[in-house]
Amino acid sequence: MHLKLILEKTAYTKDQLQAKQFPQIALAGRSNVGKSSLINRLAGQKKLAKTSSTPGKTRSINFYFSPGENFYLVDLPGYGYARCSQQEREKWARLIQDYLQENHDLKALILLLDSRIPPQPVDLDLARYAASLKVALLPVLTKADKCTQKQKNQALKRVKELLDGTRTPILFSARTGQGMDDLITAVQAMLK
Ligand SMILES: Nc1nc2c(ncn2[C@@H]2O[C@H](COP(=O)(O)OP(=O)(O)O)[C@@H](O)[C@H]2O)c(=O)[nH]1
Ligand SMILES: [Mg+2]
Repeated sequence: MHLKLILEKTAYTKDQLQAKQFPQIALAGRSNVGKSSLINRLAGQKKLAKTSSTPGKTRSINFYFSPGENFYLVDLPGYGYARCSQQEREKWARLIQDYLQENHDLKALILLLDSRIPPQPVDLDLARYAASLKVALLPVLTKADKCTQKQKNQALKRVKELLDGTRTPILFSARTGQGMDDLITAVQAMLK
């Protein structure tokens, strides 16, 4: 199962964020967590979203339209890159806030977490912020192919404890496609 996705718009500032005619589901996570790889895997296209091993540069919000499901998958800029300046961090936080606040089209936020690393304070801040806005949260644990079964179980347990009250976390691998069908099913459910 794939999700056809078309990059429709890239926004860098608040005034480039307009209301859309269709519901939206946003994707967020620390840079390098595997967000672009997940989008490419979902779409079945290798180069739809740029992937890189040198993180930290994208500061835009990318709107991908799904003509099959009639919604936007919205790629938020990756955060928490260690070498980025305080000023850049603030810019990131502002753009994310501008996007999330009073966005009535937003149905859910998919929070990507590296399955090998415990959720970081910045992840928990974003989760709390989404909760304060009453936006549903779906945790997705990335790079599951790099984990042993024991690590996977630990990651699931940790996320359930830390992000209480969110949807059941999904273990995902862009490399093997693990979790693809679960993710698409969850997206369809959140759009209802
Ligand atoms: N083994 C493995 N590596 C992955 C996976 N997803 C992403 N990566 C690698 O992690 C790095 C960052 O991925 P990218 O998608 O650019 O992350 P982004 O910064 O969150 O968009 C790249 O080197 C990817 O090849 C995965 O599921 N499994
Ligand atoms: Mg990326």
